[in-house]
Amino acid sequence: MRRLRLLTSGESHGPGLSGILEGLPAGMRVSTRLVDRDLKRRQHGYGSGKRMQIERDRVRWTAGIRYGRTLGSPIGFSIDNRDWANWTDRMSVEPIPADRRPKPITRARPGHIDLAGALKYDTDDVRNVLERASARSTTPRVVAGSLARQLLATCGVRIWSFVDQLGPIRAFPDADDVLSTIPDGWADRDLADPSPLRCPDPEAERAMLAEVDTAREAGDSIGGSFVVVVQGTPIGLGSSSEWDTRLDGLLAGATMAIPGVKGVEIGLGFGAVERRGSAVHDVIDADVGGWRRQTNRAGGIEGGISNGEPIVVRVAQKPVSTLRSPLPSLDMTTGESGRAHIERSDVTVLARAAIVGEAMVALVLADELLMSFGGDSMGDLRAAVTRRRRRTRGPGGAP
Ligand code: EPS
Repeated sequence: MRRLRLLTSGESHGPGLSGILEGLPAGMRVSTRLVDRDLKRRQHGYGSGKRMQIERDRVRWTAGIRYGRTLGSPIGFSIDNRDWANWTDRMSVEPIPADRRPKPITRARPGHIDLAGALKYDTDDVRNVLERASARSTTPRVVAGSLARQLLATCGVRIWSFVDQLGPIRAFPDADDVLSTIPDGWADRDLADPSPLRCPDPEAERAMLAEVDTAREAGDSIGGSFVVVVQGTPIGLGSSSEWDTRLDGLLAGATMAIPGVKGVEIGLGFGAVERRGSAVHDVIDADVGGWRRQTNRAGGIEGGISNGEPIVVRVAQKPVSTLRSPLPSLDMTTGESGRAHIERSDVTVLARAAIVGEAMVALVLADELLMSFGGDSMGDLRAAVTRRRRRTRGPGGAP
């Protein structure tokens, strides 16, 4: 990020997680209720293990906010790990005698950080590296992303997400433009959030739930993909002037950095490969109003900048790497073959990852909003965004 800076810390079973977000303008109203709501949304999702029944994630602000508004100084925050109470020996901050320490983890799980991480950090206990690589590390990102989302909302930008595939089951299999097939009202959190897998196609969701159960019974795990949608983006966020300022590249990098993610598409993505240009590019249509398009196969980004259409990012997540029926592995200290370590885990984290996806997209867009429109205060920012919206309204159309 170029104007915002985010630093997070925290192990999965340590005392807690924390973060510092720097660069938000002064005077932004902060709703703690909305941040806690996003934290709760991240905890929800079919396929989660027992840990989610222990945690009740809530943000605690430590800096940067006064009387409910940002000061323009770094925002500090923390979230407690309730499970820490059960891990004070295994994750003790202070040294403890060797005879009271639990056995080190030495059989690396294929697909997890375990083997390469233990070699990199020169440790014979995989716990030293797996704790930070855990999906729990996404919690502070959701807090920062929720603040970014609140900033974007003041400029009319909305972000939401849904799961479109789990294992082999794909919602809306034949849709060219998946957004046009989503039922009305789905983008309202009240409808989407109670859905166990965040999937707007009820028939597909039923099949997905059964697939999660089958994977669980087999001691296995399952991945899938989710879509993050952004509506109301001003035209011109990002830049094509340099490779590291392109909005598509920034969004791909940020969402690829979610644990377990192996692929990202913008708009048609890999679907554009098999088509000719005339069946890919979105016709600019005066009848639709403003500078609108007949279709949105570009996913709201052309030439590395936002074009005013909804931004559509599809993210592929591999199956969780802890398997209850573990794959073959080696003991890293004795070299003996055996089975990989089993750690309490989830069958899938897909629905939770979608909320992290929203947060990552929000952070990138808030950063680019501030890069384009700047401002030390909310008044400065809003005035600049309004000027841009007026200028880019288009022929007789909505912004
Ligand atoms: C995770 C394993 C599970 C998940 C965890 C990520 O935790 P535990 O080992 O305590 O059962 O629930 O995710 C979270 C705690 C979270 O907040 O997302 C892993 O191995 O990555």
